[in-house]
Amino acid sequence: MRDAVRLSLGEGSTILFMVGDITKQDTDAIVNAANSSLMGGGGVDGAIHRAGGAAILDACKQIVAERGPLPAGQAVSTTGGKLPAGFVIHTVGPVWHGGSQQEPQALASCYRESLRVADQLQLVSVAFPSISTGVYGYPVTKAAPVAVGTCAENLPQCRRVREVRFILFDEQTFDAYVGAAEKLLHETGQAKSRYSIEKIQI
Ligand code: AR6
Repeated sequence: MRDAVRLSLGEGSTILFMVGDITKQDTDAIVNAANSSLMGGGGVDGAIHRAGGAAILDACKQIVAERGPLPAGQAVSTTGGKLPAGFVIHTVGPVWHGGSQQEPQALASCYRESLRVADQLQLVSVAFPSISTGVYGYPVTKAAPVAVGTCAENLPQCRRVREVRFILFDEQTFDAYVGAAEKLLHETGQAKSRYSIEKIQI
């Protein structure tokens, strides 16, 4: 059993926050914080390719051969290979340059586009890592409200996707995301009275 936090958005849409390893998740898809080459790398990208096996890289090569490198903010899907999740949705987060180069817009686009791809695949549950807050240097306290706010806005509009899980690698990242969820709940107040947040064991 693990401590987790659940943000309910009403009408069956939920966002779950927990510390963990995304490669172990049994959601319908997991999202990869990739780079534009889609050829793998370090961090969560390296972990996903290692755990999922060569089928993921083969599919990435085919995508790049067809459409070229993937720009920041866009998302594509491949098989999940040997992962418990059936699909990997690869998205490219922005590199942090201080915040004046449209980084929040690009980061929001990663979450929006990944949800759109998942919905097109008719998936119900999707796990996200904390995109851009590792190698790409996006401060986690700035990234968390963008990530949570974008998912809270777009998840209820999905036709099929009902559950987003944020799988955060360490306690500090988890705290930043839960803090962003609590702030969102507080700020939306009356307007979104159907929102609620609770601690659960999973
Ligand atoms: N499960 C969940 N989260 C993880 C895992 C895991 N197994 N491993 C790391 N994290 P990063 P970025 C967390 O650097 O900043 C790669 O080389 C990590 O602690 O993986 O978007 C790509 O190829 C951090 O909180 O992604 C790109 O070149 C978060 O995942 C570049 O890094 C994101 O850290 C992308 O950088």
